[in-house]
Amino acid sequence: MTSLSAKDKDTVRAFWAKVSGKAEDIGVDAVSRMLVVYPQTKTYFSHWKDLSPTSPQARKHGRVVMAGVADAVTKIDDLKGGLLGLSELHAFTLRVDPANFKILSHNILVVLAIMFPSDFTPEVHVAMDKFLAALALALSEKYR
Ligand code: HNI
Repeated sequence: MTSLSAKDKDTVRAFWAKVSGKAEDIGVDAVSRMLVVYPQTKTYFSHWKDLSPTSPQARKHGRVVMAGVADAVTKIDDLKGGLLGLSELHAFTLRVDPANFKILSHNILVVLAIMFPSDFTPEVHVAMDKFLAALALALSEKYR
């Protein structure tokens, strides 16, 4: 994986500052799309009352995930160290297959492109793609 340059990090921070007010909407749409487009991801949420993408639990999970992404932006210089606890939770307690981190990252990118078409320049696209890949890698850290 290509690591984030100082310029990429600045781009991520600046873009995030612009869009973070909409974090909840981004997360809700990204999680909803993940459940619809990649239905294998539903296995982790079988304890929800309602697995439809518009359910209150799906919405809540969208908020929770984006709070995690917001936290990761503040830890962009040490994602592995900063996200160890969250990695441990996903690896040992939730047992989420790390392949799913890439799937959610993809859905987040798609939603960012839809919601912020003029801000989502190729430069922002590549910086956010690298950031989400680094985040997925950091979340996978405790798996081995
Ligand atoms: Ni994830 C809980 C962050 C990807 C399944 N997840 C959390 C929590 C955060 C979080 C924060 C709440 C932790 C706590 O309670 O202390 N998850 C993230 C982030 C990503 C991610 C930042 C990637 C960008 N999680 C995924 C993926 C799946 C997933 C891809 C499965 C497809 N996560 C879960 C499940 C929970 C969870 C399951 C428990 C919540 C619940 O409702 O059961």
